Amino acid sequence: MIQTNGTHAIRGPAPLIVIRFAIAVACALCVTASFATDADDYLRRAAQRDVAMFDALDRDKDGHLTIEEVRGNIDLEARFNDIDINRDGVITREELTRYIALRYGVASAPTR
Ligand SMILES: [Ca+2]
Ligand SMILES: [Ca+2]
Repeated sequence: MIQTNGTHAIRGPAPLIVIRFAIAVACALCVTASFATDADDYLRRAAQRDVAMFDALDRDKDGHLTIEEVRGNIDLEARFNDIDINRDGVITREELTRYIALRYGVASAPTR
């Protein structure tokens, strides 16, 4: 509220509504930052889960996944063709890394 003493404006305390608005904005920023952190954590965990699944299913440890190695794993089998970017019937670690970057927007965790 602005009052005058005849010649100069005297600035009084901020109106309550301005204070409430500032508090609401501050709370919204905190909540947004929290959601962003949660989303980042979720995506990072999803990427780590895919890498761990790749390593577990690569039974002959040749660094590639064939459809036979993936068969029975409902999650990866359903996404096999998406991850097998060049569609040669084999998922390489490079294809998995690229898929993770495209799908989750994060770099895959180094393994081995
Ligand atoms: Ca293999
Ligand atoms: Ca491939």
